[in-house]
Amino acid sequence: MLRIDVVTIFPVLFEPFARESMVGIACQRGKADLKVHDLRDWTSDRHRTVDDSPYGGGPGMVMKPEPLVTAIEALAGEKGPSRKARVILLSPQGRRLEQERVEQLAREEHLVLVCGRYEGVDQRVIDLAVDEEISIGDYVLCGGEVAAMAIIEATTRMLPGVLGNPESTEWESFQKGLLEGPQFTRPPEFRGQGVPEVLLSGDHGKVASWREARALERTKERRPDLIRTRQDGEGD
Ligand code: JF5
Repeated sequence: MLRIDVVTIFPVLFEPFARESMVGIACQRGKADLKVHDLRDWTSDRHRTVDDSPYGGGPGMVMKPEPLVTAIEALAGEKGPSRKARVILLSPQGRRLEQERVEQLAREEHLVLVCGRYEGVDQRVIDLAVDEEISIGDYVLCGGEVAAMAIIEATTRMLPGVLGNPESTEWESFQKGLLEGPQFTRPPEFRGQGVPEVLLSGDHGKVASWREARALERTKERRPDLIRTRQDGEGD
């Protein structure tokens, strides 16, 4: 069971996501437990303030430390070796997320995902309460919520018994580091376009080697970096 807590100022954004998606199925099946928390629940002023202007001046607002650190410590305990949870801040300053890290995160018992907004969070929150910053890519969002959903979806689908079809994750690990080749379903002809003969042949061996060849070809063309990075030089 992977426990995930999210801290956000927009908890409603997660409602349909938690209810309708594969993530909802993972929770129903008892494989994951997703809880979304409103950061403002940890404010103590009348206006439930979560941000303030930056010291030194400049545009925009910064997330103030008190509500965030209170929330994180309530959910994860104090930072240090006895903390059981992994506290992750989604931010463009983080290390770029890749599938290997996703698989490690899926094996954690408890993740606390902290969604930043505005121009960023007070550095002391990161130093005192966050274990790791993760980016989902080199672009800037308005807040960490969409990035948190990406992590939730990527990790929960790796949990045993979530995808229902274990071969699809096995296939993935067999093909690890390669892009998927082209896929086809019925009808056999669509707007004058057919389907590669081999896929209709019923020869599973031929189908498998055709798929491998197409996956490799596509990867070389679109993501040559993946080929150079691939461990143990399988394929070529
Ligand atoms: C965020 C302040 C966090 O923009 C991102 C992001 C991009 N890649 N991964 C995460 O996070 C939202 C915006 C402003 C802190």
